[in-house]
Amino acid sequence: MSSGLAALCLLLLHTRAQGFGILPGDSLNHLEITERAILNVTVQVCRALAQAEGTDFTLPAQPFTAEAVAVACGAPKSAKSFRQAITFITLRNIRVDIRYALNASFHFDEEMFVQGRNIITEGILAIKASNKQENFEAARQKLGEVCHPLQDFYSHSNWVELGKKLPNSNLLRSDTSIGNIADEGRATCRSCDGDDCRNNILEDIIEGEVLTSGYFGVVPLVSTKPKGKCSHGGAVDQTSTIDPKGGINKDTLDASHGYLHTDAANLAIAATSELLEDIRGAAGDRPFLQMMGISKGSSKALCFVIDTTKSMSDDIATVANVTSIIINSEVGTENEPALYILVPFNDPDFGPLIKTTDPKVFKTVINSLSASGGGDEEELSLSGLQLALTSAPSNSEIFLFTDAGAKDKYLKSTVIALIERTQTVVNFMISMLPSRRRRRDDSQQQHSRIKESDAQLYRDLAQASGGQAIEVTKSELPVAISIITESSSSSLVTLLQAARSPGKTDSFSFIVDETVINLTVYITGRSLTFTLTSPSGATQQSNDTTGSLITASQSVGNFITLRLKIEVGQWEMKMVSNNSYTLKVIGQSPIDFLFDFVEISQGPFKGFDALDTRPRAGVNGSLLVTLTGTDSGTVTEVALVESSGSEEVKGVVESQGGGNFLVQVDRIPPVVFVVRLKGQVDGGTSKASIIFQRQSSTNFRPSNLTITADSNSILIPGKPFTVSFSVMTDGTGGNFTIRATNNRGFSSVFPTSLSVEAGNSTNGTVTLSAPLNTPSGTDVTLTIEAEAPGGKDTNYVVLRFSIINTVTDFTQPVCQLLSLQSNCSANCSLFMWELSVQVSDGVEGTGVDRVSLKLGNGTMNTSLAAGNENITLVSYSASCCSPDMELLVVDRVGNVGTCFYTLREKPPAPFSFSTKVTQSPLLCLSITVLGLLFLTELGIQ
Ligand SMILES: *[C@@H]1O[C@H](CO)[C@@H](O)[C@H](O)[C@H]1NC(C)=O
Ligand SMILES: *[C@@H]1O[C@H](CO)[C@@H](O)[C@H](O)[C@H]1NC(C)=O
Ligand SMILES: *[C@@H]1O[C@H](CO)[C@@H](O)[C@H](O)[C@H]1NC(C)=O
Ligand SMILES: *[C@@H]1O[C@H](CO)[C@@H](O)[C@H](O)[C@H]1NC(C)=O
Ligand SMILES: *[C@@H]1O[C@H](CO)[C@@H](O)[C@H](O)[C@H]1NC(C)=O
Ligand SMILES: [Ca+2]
Ligand SMILES: [Ca+2]
Ligand SMILES: [Ca+2]
Repeated sequence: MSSGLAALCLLLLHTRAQGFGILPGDSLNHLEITERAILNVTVQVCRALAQAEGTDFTLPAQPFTAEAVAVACGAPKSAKSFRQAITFITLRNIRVDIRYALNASFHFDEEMFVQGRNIITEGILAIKASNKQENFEAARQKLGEVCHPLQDFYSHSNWVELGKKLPNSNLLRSDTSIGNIADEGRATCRSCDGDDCRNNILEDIIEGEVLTSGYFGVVPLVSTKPKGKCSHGGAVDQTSTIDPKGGINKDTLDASHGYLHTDAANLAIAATSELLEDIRGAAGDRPFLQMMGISKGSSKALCFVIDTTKSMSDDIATVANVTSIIINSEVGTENEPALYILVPFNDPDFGPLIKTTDPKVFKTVINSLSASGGGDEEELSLSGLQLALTSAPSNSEIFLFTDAGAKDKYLKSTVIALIERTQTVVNFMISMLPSRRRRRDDSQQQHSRIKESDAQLYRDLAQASGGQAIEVTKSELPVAISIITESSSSSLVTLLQAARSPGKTDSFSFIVDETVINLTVYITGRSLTFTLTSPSGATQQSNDTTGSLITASQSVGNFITLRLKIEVGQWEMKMVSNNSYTLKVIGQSPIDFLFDFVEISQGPFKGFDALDTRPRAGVNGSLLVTLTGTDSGTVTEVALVESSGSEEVKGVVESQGGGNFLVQVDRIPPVVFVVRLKGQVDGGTSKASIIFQRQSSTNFRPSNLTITADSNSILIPGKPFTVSFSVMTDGTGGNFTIRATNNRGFSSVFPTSLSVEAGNSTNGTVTLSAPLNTPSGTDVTLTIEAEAPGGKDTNYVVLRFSIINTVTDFTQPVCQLLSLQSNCSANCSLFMWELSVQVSDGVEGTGVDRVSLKLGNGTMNTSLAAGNENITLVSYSASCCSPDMELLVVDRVGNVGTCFYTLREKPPAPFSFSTKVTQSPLLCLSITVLGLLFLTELGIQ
């Protein structure tokens, strides 16, 4: 975004939100529209999967909630990641209003129908390609961006006024007609006034089914509205004060055409559902659910970053051994990871990243790791970590294994930026190096630790993320690995996380609620003692092995684990040590919270945009908080607590509905802080309500710098891609150091320093180039950092871009019926029918990628035609009691077609001819088979 536009958008933040509203109320807003569609389609997918897999499915009660849908999908542990996906998608949707308020194409204003559809169809290609590469984060980002114009179409155009009852399916495809769009010179509206604006669209426009949409402008007396055209309308739209006056938008119930708001919003939900169905068709049901954050088992990723240099040979064998045991014990249980990620690093190489959902594949990969090379002692650990941080889902836990310091220390601030942005927990397993000299009489192998400064770097990163830096001997490694990884897959919540560096005597408190089980304390540090006090006043000291508060304890290297007795209430932990230490209290509980820092705009129309940067130090700020694991819970307090002290800033909490809460604080602490939340859930009949407390693992750094950049674009391999950014400071100006790093090793060009004056912003650009052979659907994470003179303050912006090769295939595969045989008669269960179909993608097509059965419970087989790999042969046979079948046919770029065949004379209701024909052009032919039966073939997108 250019700075001019950025300034304009800042201005707009204070004036309006375009499209369906953003804040809760009686009207439906983008957030609710998107969430309803996602919940609706996810339910359909889970029901279909249950049917296909022969498992039970119970439809959740209306209105659907993320919690209830996750349970219905047989994935209660995914409730949190499902919630997170929904929030992420909706925030990206809302961002379009804040960042591109004046770009008519993003809102289907000003008759920008072709441009608006291009945004949608290009976005759909990117979503499908990203899903194919399992880059679900990138897919979600694009999905949010695409939903916005799609939903606005129904509010800003006259589709509803034309009497349409179904969404305009042609907005999802680029090879069809959107409709009869009004000519540039054609008048579409007459002036209207206040309450009497129902009939301001000209009769010939309505009767001729001509599409139009409103003009919009914020600058008084300057209108770009051509003569006779409709306006958007509303207090902010200045074009609506110029003839023809009034507007046609249906954004809210009190908008110009507010009487049609509900119809428009319902169509927007249906259209979003249709978009999601198209994406589902291309992806397949399981990958679609993964995009939504729903998976069987724990929904978490198990993510390893492993040093594979020669010195690590023993350790690698240990890691392989221990993780095999852990993975085996988790397969098929609710703790089974949804995703396995492995990043090897060496010197001078690192990667490639291996990502799989198959535990067998992961074990094979880990077992086949071999240790070699590495040259000098230091290795590229941070490069490996950076790759893992940009590829693992947000809120993951990463385990890094090494016995050496980082050679790429310059990545420290980038790694911290990525930790903050993804709220990922990073644990370091640092094994001691075998000593070069070994005394003959010593049966114990000698070990030497890595350099103190190297260890400190890992401790700093662990602490920033709320993880542990565990230092152990090679013989202690197996125990350490099993303690720390076995806990990673269950639904752990953080009750307390604190660190003191340098160490000092300090007391910490945490609250245990009724929902918490497996209460565990992790401590890292050396020569420390502690005293634990339970809510009822019982105490136990660290040297006391007979007390009743600690039910089990284990100590390896600098790492102590305590299992505590469960007692509800406030606990105290007094730590005594002069050495630095970390303390973390975790438990298993379904109740947790998610949050993002957001930027809130004041003025008549409020809106919020998720920050991709550090929040600004010392000034007011906002968070969007979502409670998970409860439909009835409320947030009672949110505080930003200084990490190295006890000062805290409490926010004002305002419910947004649907488990979302907007929290506004007067002042973002000027130092590193964590987010602590208190809440309350109904304890059920007869029981008192449950008071709970949770804390972020991640430590956040504020900044006095503001850095902005825009990510709503797609990279094309081989073409230079420019990202504009700007840097601003409240503090002293000077020469700021700029670093731009990306996780794919793409070449990039950027200024290494920028001169920034206090109070002003300076622009720069980063030009990235993806190599020609980069596959479509690859994503790249670009981190742009700005460091103030003297290095005291840094800020960053983390951006993710999708890479898409130019697509020329816009048509779905087609089916051709080869034969259909049936001898069905009265008693259908005694007879079978069968058909064979050939599926092809045309000479210009990318080819058939997938054929699956969408409807019908017969047996389907597919094979490639002999001598022609572009043709897929499908044979199907089913009982005569199951007279309908529908194939889902998908080509390599994700164009989805369906082919419906039936033995009935009339197709069943959902496929009835009249319904579908209004949605898209159909190929429909009826053939008499055996003189008795009719066959209808519908090629529906
Ligand atoms: C729910 O999604 C289905 C497709 O999965 C769609 O046919 C239906 O219209 C949607 N319901 C609503 C209320 O939009
Ligand atoms: C793992 O290590 C244990 C103990 O060292 C050993 O008994 C076992 O055979 C190893 N398992 C594998 C799969 O290597
Ligand atoms: C507590 O954790 C252990 C080990 O992770 C597990 O075996 C046990 O089932 C858990 N207890 C409960 C009550 O879930
Ligand atoms: C633990 O240490 C404290 C002093 O730090 C001492 O007073 C106490 O007797 C010790 N208790 C045990 C059980 O050793
Ligand atoms: C931000 O500016 C204030 C006042 O100039 C200063 O005290 C503070 O240290 C700065 N914060 C950072 C993170 O540099
Ligand atoms: Ca090494
Ligand atoms: Ca090395
Ligand atoms: Ca095709």
